[in-house]
Amino acid sequence: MNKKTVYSGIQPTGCLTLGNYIGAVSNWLKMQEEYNCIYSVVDLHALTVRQEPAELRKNILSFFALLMAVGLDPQKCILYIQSHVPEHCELTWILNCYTYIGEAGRMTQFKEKSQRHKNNINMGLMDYPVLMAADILLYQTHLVPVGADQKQHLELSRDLAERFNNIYSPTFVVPEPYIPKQGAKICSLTDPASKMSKSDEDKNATISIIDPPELIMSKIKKAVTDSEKIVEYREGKDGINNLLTIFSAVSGRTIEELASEYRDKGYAKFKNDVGEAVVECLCPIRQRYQELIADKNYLLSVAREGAEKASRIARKTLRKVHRKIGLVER
Ligand code: ATP
Ligand code: LTN
Repeated sequence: MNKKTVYSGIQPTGCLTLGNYIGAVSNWLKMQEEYNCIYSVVDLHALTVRQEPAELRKNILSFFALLMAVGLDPQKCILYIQSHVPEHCELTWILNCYTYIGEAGRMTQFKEKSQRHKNNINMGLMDYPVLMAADILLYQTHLVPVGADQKQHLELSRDLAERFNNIYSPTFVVPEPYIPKQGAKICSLTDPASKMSKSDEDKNATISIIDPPELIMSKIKKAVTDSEKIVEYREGKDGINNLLTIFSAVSGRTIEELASEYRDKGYAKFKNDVGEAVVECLCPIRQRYQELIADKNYLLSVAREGAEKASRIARKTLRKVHRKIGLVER
C-alpha cells in the first residue's frame, strides 16, 4: 500500500543506446518489482529540436516497443506516451509561472543545445526542464532513476516543488534523483571523454540495443583505447575504464574482478570478451523487440491503457493545484 512512486522518461530520438540502458532503463527494470513505477516515452520533449514527422511517429512506437522488450511489464508498471496525457502540458503552463527565466537559462543542457541548434533556440528548448518537472510532480514521485546528465534538471524539479509548497501548502512530493553509482555515464566508443549519446552522428560511437551481434563486435573492436597494454581502471584510461564499466554492467561481475582477470591478456582478447558479453545481454532484447514491433495494434492498446491509468493520477494532482492557486472548479 505504502509503496513509493518512481517516475522516469525517455525521448524517442535516435536509437536506444547501451548508455541509456545501463545508465537508466536497467534501473527502471529493477525498480518495477518493488515500487509503483510510471514510465513514459516523452515525445513532447523531443519536439524541442526539429523532428521529421514520419520518423518521429515511427520512433515513438519503436521506443515503446523497446521499453517492453527490455522487460518493462505493463502488468507491473504504467507505460504510456507523454502526449497522450494532456495534463503534462497543463501543469507545465502553471509551473512556468513559478520558474525564473534566469534559472532556466542556467541549465547546462539548454546552453549546450542552444549551441548545437543555433538557428532554432525556441521557447520549448528553454522550457524543457519545466515540462520534465511537470512529468515528475504530476505523479507525486519519490524517486527518479536517470543518468548523471539529468541531475541538474532534477534539482530544478525539486526547487519548483519546494517553491510551490512554500507559497501555498504541501502539494507536491519533493522528488529524489536515483543515479547509479556505476554506469551513470557510459562514454562514446570513439571519444571516451564524452558521453555516449543517442543523437551522435558517428555510428561507431554508440551501440544501439538492437544492433545485430556482428555490428556490436565490430564497434567494440574499433573502440578507442590507449597505447599501453594493461587493462586497469584508473584516471587517464578513459577508453578502458568505459569498456570495463560496460563489461561489468552487462555481466554482473565487478570492475575489480574483471580488471584483475584481464590485466595482462592484451586489448584484443579483452575487447572480444566485452563484445561477447554485450551480445549475450542484448540478444534476447533484440528478439523480443522484433516480435513486438510487428504488432502495432497490441502496442497501441498497451499505450492507451497506460495513458488512462496515468491520466487518472495526473488529474488528481492537477485538481489540487488548481484549487490551491485560486482557479474555479469546472
Ligand atoms: P540525446 O543524445 O538525444 O540527448 P540521450 O542519449 O542523452 O539523448 P535521453 O533520452 O536524453 O538520451 O536520456 C534517457 C536516459 O538515459 C536518461 O536518464 C539519461 O540520463 C540516460 N543516459 C543518456 N545517456 C547516457 C549515458 N551515456 N550513460 C548513462 N546514462 C545515460
Ligand atoms: N530529460 C530526460 C527525459 C525526461 C525525464 C522526465 C526523465 C523527460 N521527463 C521525467 C525523468 C523524469 C532525459 O533523460 N533526457
